[in-house]
Amino acid sequence: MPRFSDTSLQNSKPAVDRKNRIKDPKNIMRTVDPAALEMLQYTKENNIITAFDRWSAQQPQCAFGYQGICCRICFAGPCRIKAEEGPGSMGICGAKDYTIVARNAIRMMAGGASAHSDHGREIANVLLHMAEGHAPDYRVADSDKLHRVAKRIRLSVEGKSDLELAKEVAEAALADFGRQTGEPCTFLWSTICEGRKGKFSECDVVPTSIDRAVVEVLHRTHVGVDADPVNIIFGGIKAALGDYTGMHLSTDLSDILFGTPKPVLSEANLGVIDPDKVNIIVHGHNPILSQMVVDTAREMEEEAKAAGAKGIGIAGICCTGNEVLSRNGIPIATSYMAQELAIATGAIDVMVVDVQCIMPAVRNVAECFGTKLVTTLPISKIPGSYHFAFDEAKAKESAAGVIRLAIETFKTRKESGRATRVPQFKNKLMAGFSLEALMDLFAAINPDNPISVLTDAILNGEIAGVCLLAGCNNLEAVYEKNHTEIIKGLAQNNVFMVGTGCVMQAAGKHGLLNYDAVEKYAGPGLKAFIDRLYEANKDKLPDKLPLAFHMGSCVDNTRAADLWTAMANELKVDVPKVPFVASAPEAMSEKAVAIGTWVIANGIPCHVGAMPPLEGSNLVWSVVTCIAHDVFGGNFILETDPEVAVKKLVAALEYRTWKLRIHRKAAEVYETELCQAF
Ligand code: XCC
Ligand code: SF4
Repeated sequence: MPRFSDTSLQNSKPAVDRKNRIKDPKNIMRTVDPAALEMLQYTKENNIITAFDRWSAQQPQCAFGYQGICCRICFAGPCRIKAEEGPGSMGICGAKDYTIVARNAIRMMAGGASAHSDHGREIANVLLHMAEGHAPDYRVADSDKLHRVAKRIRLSVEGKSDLELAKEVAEAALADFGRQTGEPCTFLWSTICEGRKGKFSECDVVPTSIDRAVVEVLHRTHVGVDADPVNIIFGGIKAALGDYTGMHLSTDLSDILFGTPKPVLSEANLGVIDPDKVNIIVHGHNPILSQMVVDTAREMEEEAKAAGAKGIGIAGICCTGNEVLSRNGIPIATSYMAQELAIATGAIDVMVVDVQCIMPAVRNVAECFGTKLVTTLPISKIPGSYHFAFDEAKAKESAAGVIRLAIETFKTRKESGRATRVPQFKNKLMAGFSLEALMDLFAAINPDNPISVLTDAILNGEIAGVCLLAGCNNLEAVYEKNHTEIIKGLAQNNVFMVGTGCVMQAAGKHGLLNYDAVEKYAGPGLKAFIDRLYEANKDKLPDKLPLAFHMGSCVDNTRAADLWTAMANELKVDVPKVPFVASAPEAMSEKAVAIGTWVIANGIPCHVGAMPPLEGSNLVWSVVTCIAHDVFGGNFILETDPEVAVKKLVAALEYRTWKLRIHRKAAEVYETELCQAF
């Protein structure tokens, strides 16, 4: 019985307690990325302040905030829980630790749901305006996907043109934001399995509209409304399922507009920057602009060459980078925590940003190095930067404006004769594994039932299960150390890995998204499985397959949810029985909190490797780490030690596989339905 082979793993507490968690806080060289280390040495010598210095300056961080027991919801506060008993054990209004921790947590979920789904709303609007003829530079890039999505959400497709259908799909997506009646959100209900529909209805956590679910969180957490931590958390789960809805429609509609990713080769880390090119960094999240920049740059190569450049070099940071990597093979410069370090190379002419994860500090560094920082969207401006209002009606023109600014800046850079320093580190990678691309690989082995290739490999013990890797960077962990160690550890244990976001950028930078990594780190079962997939797909793949499969940006995490749903349907069980886990080794953002919450509500254990502000309430802690498992079948595994985290994740997978095999045996022997009880 694998779950009980190591009883210490049953303890929901992390291996290292709060007081001993942060090691060496005054050392700013907190990374295992050689390019970042080289740049940090340089910024240190030149008194350029970066996130690494600011993190160090913030230590020790406020213990009340860190544990989630500081309340600022009304300005009778701030209130902090200072004692176990007596008046200091509550806020002025009488809110206890569990109310305060739960309220803070679900406000983070609502923040994440807002960010993801507002991004989705933008894409839906572009699709609608394109279909109505008001956004002429966009088109339906993937008509098959448009038809698949339309059928899935039960639109009739007969006799309709792509544009007519695109309009209806966009309208259905937009309806998910503001429905006033009681039906569930379409992009949630059309993508989950029957078991989850029953569970979500039974627990009353089904969002009928994304906006409403977010507003409800803000309402119930207003001073003097909801004080019951479990009720509060269930409200948060509803918003998190709104987050799922917004993410799913965002991915669907992005694929329709820009194409569904296919395996593509590229490179990652600062070494991808060539100082002799006009260099543009696309940073943020929304592909609406970055995709236009990529397409338009191709047409402007000659202009760049006329200015004395070798060409136009585009590289990505954060998830905008993941979007254009997945669809166009645009290289990754670096991930969230090193965004300032990319500018400090001195070789970036323009950094163009849209929304989310853009540190305001990039502007200061940009000023030191003559880099032009360009903001593009009305809700995301940074003092001192250039604002080029992005106009979807003239998308190409908007993109061309940004590229022209980069060409001008390149000229000034070259004329000034300023030195650049680009650390010579980069690694080859393969990305572009949309669910469709992954299913294609499986279909080469079993065209009639592709997903069974994966589930059979688990049932016969070749691989241990699947892990979704997601999330950010957080200097509580050493930058990219948790990411890389967890990937290597899971590989050794034969776990098949898919991933998104900054963790996949770390994987790419550290050479974990190519075949060399399979040879170095994969256990024998995982290696055999990846080799078998490659052999069957040889003639259509650009290279051998990687150790982990890059599924896209953070908004694309629902691609992984579709994978576990397909596995659940194939295995004829509900999701909590599928050998599937998730890990956010260096999570940081509110979006990560929202994702983690819908992951566990879907019945998937989810590891988080940087501590979210929950430790201030034992009650809330036990709800998210234990009771969630009883109710939804998924739970948080809050563990900051990467080695212990790997053990806990593998144990969770082994337990599920073990149980699944027993239930299948029993069902065979007694000729009964597969037992649904947990
Ligand atoms: Fe941002 Fe998406 Fe986190 Fe990276 S992983 S730091 S959210 S860019 Ni999503
Ligand atoms: Fe304090 Fe209550 Fe106001 Fe929070 S809501 S700041 S606990 S009085």
